[in-house]
Amino acid sequence: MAVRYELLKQCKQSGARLGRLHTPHGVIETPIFMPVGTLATVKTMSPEELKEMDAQIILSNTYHLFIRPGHEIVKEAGGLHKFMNWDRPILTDSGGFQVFSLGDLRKITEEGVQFRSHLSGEKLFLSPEKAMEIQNALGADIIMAFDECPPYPAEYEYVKNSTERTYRWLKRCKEAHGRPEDQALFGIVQGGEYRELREESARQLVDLDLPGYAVGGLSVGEPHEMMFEILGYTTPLLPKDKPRYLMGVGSPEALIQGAILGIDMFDCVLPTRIARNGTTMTSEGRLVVRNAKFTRDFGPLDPNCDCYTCRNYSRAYLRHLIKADETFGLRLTTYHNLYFLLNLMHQVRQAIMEDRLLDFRDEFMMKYYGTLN
Ligand code: PRF
Ligand code: ZN
Repeated sequence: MAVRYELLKQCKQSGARLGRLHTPHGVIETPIFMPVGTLATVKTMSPEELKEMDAQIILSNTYHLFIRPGHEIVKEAGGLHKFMNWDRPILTDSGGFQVFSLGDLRKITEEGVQFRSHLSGEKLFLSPEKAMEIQNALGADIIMAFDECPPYPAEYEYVKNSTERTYRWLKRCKEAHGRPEDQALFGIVQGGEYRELREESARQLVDLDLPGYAVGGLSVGEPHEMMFEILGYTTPLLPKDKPRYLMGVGSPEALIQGAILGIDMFDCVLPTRIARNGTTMTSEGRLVVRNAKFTRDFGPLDPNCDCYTCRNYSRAYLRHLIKADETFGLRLTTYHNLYFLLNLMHQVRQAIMEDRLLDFRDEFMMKYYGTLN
């Protein structure tokens, strides 16, 4: 078995799960946030810095590495871990979601998806079999099924057809997977905003007895409450002894609420993306460091943070670097934002351990958002 989930305990107050995910590259404490390294690098961060902030697992992307430099090159280098000098666990997304984000550039058939490279315009094709071939070559510890993430909103008939096709694609992924002994294939629940489609999708996936399950198709423009409502009836259908991964979700509120609803893993480009335009997450909410009011603010970004950035640099200095487009500024804000979310998940795990995650949520929400919901 490539991964094994160990449920350590559930929070008596919220039901959230504290666990461990054993992988070929080490053990992950869950619930966990996974920094995104789309192109085999977490933008601006070195592996040493990621380890220093205690990142336990990172995510990378099939679509991007297929287009550049090509999965054969990565395989020739000895696999993705060796290629990027990261010896901790890696998860690769299947490319489905990225291809569907291309809009007009793609065409879906039963066989797969034809699309044009966003770089060269070249015609390319991804299918369940191809997504497995690429992910087997990259060699991540956890690999994702090739799915379609329908837009929101979408007609019932469209989502029904799409979700059924995603299930047929999953069976083809399972069949084509060449390394089940050291790479865990996760299935992805789809079904859009429709409860019966979500439930049907979850039941079908569970029947395939996969090493882990993701909830996809959320955080695609639907209201927050709808996402939590869908999670509320979806996660109870998933097996307790397998990890659950909520794809592409990373706001502090969603991480805490997702954990409460039984999610173990999260990823999102949010902390790294907003960092690069000078927006930071602090214990008292979002702070836009470019703002003129920080011109003479020589205090730390977040007085309650003990990351490298906050221990050594001022808001005024960060503002100056970001405004001047200096690379070092991007690194410092990225470091802090990732540290903030990894630390948040550490606090979530501690709160689960002590059966007080609902209290923690309320305290955090009041400080970060200034409201309980
Ligand atoms: N499917 C895949 N990757 C994803 C998603 C999905 O539905 C999402 C949805 N938020 C993010 N990343 N394969
Ligand atoms: Zn900090």
